[in-house]
Amino acid sequence: MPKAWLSALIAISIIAASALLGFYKVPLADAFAPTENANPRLIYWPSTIVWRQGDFLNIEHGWVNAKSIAWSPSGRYLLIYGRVYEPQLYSLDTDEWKVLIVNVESGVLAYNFSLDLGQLEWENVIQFAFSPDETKIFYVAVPNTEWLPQIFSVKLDGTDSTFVTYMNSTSVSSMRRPFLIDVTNDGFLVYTSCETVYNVTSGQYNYTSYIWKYNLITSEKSLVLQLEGMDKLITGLKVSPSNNKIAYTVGSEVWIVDINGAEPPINISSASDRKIAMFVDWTSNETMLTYSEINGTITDYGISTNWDSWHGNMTAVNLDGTNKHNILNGGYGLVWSPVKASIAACVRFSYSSLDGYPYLIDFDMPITPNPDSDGDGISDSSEIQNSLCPLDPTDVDMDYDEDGLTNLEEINYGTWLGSTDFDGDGLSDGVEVKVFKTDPKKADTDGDGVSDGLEAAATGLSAFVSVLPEGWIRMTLQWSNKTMYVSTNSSVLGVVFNSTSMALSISVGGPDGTTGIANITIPIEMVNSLSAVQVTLDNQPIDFQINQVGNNAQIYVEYHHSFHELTAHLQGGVGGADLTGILGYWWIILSVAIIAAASVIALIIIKRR
Ligand SMILES: [Ca+2]
Ligand SMILES: [Ca+2]
Ligand SMILES: [Ca+2]
Ligand SMILES: [Ca+2]
Repeated sequence: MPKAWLSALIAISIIAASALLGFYKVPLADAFAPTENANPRLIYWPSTIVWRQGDFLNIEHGWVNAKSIAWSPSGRYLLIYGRVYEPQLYSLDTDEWKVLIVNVESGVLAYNFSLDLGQLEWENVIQFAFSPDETKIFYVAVPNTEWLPQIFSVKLDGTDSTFVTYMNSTSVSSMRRPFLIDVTNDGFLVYTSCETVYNVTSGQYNYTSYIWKYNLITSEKSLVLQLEGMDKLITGLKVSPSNNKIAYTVGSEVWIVDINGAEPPINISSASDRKIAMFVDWTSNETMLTYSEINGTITDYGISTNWDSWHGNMTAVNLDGTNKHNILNGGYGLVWSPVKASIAACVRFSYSSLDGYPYLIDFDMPITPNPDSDGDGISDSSEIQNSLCPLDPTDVDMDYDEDGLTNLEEINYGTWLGSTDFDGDGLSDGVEVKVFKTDPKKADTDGDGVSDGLEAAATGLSAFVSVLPEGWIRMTLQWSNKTMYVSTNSSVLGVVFNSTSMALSISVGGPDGTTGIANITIPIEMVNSLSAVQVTLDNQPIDFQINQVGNNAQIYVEYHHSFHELTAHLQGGVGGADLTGILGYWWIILSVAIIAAASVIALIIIKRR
């Protein structure tokens, strides 16, 4: 075997081995929780849908642009509100503002419905709260028919939307966003209402902001807090886990107040200059507050911020104001699990845009910079960029465009998983990579002015490679009206057919410790005598089977994907007794490359002389 070919094979093997090792590292049925490779871990993502219309391949991937996340009191559910694009087969795709309720145990989407928030649909700061018995959620809407913010409840399945109360305290002022709500576990709704009033004497606006406590049984409402001042817009609100305090942010400041307003509020922390404190929450052990620091200022119309440059710093601080420190960047809206102290959910900014992705994060573990939520070896960002589903560990192994490269291989080679011939040179991506070893991204790999397709045609070999649904690779190789077939459960790293020496070489690899199988079908006239055939591994004989089926010889060989170099020689027609005609001299070389952690190449060579 030429040295250049061997080094190319080693290089490809190393690439494929690292991918394969990652691929097999995480079991598919991993529990719905952050893991070593996925911390944070995506909470929800719609499936990608692939279908054909004649020759046209449709690959439609969904996305989520999350705005708000809330836990149910028992920690059983996570609610995600945001814009969700879900491709549908045989019906119209949906692109709606939705409530997604995910079961935290299983990761299964338990409820999924659209919710009419009226004028608050596009709101960047929005809050939802579960009822204590987890049968309903509370939300704020500003119906298009009536310009006043109102609190509604709705069942978890999206039915029975019911008006609860108006948020405003007076009817003459201008209500300002955000409209914040929370629920105590003893049945009180806690919410803000912030109004601007223009002061004729001073010529300036002034905020009057309130925190109200509303009894869900008796509908009685009591005032917890009232604030007056130019920047006294309440931007964050959360009831403490023990239900006796409220944390709130106003302008750039973080405060705690007794839930009955009996004690004066306590200032805990302040955001940096020209930043607003928002999205406050309590850790479940009630020892710390976390909040986001967002670029912006308070104006008479509410929060003035460039939503495109949030760069939210998520900050933690002890309740006495000490130990203030940054805990996470690149997202906002951190909400802590009510049952597990180290777990939180947050909206993370996406990799290519300012969309927000819903993530679960475990602060007891190292944070993975580029998480792989489904553990398939491809990062979420790469899956999303390539139209795959970052929560489907099986899609990397599929071959959407049926060109012989799996979706994973297309990502690694930089081709596109929806196009069979990326460089348009007449050879499909799979045939370029696995048969002719040409560059699937260059029409003329060696730069001699003759395209890869024309050069391949000149060798007289034509090939078709496909990935079977169960992951096996099948190759059809045609040379001089002879058709050979190879199918294997290994990854095929290369096929070389040398028409001068009449040698066919196939290199394959697979994860360490697994068994590889190759079936090779060759026209019977290319094999001399079945009984004289030998196969060796590491230059030692290995068991194999060979049978004549019709006009073909079928070779079956099993091998272990391991660190060892395996070489097999198949020598048929001892003495040349059966040699006939022009097919008298054959070398059929089958090389099986075995990859493992060490990426050692192994060869099975089948020869006939
Ligand atoms: Ca992945
Ligand atoms: Ca493909
Ligand atoms: Ca091509
Ligand atoms: Ca090419």
